[in-house]
Amino acid sequence: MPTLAARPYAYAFDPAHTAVVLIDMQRDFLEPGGFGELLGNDVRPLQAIVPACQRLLALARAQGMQVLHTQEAHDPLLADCPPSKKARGGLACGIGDPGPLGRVLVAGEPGADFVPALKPQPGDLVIRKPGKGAFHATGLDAILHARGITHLLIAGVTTEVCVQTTMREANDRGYECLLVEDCAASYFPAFHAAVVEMLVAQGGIVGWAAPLAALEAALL
Ligand code: C5J
Repeated sequence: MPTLAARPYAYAFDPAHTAVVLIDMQRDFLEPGGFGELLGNDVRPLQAIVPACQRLLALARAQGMQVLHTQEAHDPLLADCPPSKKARGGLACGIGDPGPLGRVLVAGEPGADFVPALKPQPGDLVIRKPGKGAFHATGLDAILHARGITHLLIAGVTTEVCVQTTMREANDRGYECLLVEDCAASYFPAFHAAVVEMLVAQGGIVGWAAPLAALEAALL
């Protein structure tokens, strides 16, 4: 069984029972004019991980691991968007409003789509989610169980919001989770670093973390 050097200790996984979960690599978070920038953020730290994520997906597909993309987006009527989420931040152009990338965070709009370099490929799974965690109000747990997935390699954006929430939800459900730390990013690099420490503290209370190179070393 492949074993990689990780924190807080070595992580062993069977690629046949492992999924790479790439969180919310969407134009709304990574591109100017999207939801992330409308919130006042500099999107460049998120754009910087795209090449590493491409390597991660290529490795996963070559090793026969399931690739799963999540997409934070709401239905056009916003029936799945709690009023509290829409109101948060008091944005002049917020969720559901017409913006530079179409209606903000609405499924089917240009901004909700994945960045061109990381579009889902045949065989990948896509989970649309209305919340920050990928298990909330989705069929993700059932989908993973049906495929015999026990281990998750987690990446994407943003580390302290959707990535961290999803990893905590997954850990509580019994999945063995590893954050591929240089394939995840935050608008606030200090938050990214802090989250990595939180996840692996106390003997890996939420799971493991390792750089992509450690995964490549274990598999190639
Ligand atoms: C946020 C996310 N930050 N994907 N979403 O609103 O982390």
